Amino acid sequence: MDPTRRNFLVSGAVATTGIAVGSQIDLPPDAQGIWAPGNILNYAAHRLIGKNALAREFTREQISKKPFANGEPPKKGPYAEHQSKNFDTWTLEVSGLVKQPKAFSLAELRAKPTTTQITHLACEEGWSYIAEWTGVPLSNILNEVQLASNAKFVVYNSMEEFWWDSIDLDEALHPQTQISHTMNGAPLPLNHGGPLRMRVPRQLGYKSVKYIHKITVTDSLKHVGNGRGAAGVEYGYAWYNGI
Ligand SMILES: Nc1nc2c(c(=O)[nH]1)N[C@H]1C(S)=C(S)[C@@H](COP(=O)(O)O)O[C@H]1N2
Ligand SMILES: [Mo]
Repeated sequence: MDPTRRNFLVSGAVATTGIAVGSQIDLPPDAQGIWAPGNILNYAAHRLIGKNALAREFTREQISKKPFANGEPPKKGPYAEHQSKNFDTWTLEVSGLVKQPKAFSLAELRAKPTTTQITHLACEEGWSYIAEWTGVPLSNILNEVQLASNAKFVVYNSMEEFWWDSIDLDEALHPQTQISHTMNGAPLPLNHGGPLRMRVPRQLGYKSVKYIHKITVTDSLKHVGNGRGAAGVEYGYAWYNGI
């Protein structure tokens, strides 16, 4: 049997944490190498006890005065070309295991009903900030394009080619997982990922990919990119990192 598709029987491995015996979850895509036990346990624990948990939300007064932007938007290539055209032709293409694939324009996305959340973005490097994010819940988009019955993961790509990531359907359909186009009441600043970024507030900052333009629904991450679910796995980040 293909080991990356094998269900992980949690009963033995997680018994010490008191989690229900006999539950089954899938292995995370980075369940290989020396970090595998930690990656598997963290993912299993969150999926079995915290599946529907909400990320903490804050008050307006708690919004950071100077949010830290981790890097600048690309100065050349396709991103810079879109920037020079005011992002008029930017689209978010949604395809893969969906019944109605579609490319959404920015105008279309901005016209959709929004949710707003004041949440914490924490970088694995130690710094963090609180901001108000407004955008379209990813679940709304996925409902519109209609997931196929074998859909399991949602992969999302940045216009910055070296950055992409993926989440399971629990995370993708979670009410706080958002395609953000607005931050603190203004169009999402470019250094924070404008015109569009993924916001995954239940996980560390690196899952909140900036400059997103492509979403692909799949049943397996094995043949996507490096086969480990995220560019970040190459930089040493766990595929799943719930907080
Ligand atoms: N395209 C892209 N997305 C990205 C990154 C990046 O370098 N490029 N950095 C990630 C990391 S490590 C963090 S902590 C957050 C930082 O978000 P911020 O720039 O709004 O602070 O974005 C994430 N998304
Ligand atoms: Mo980060």
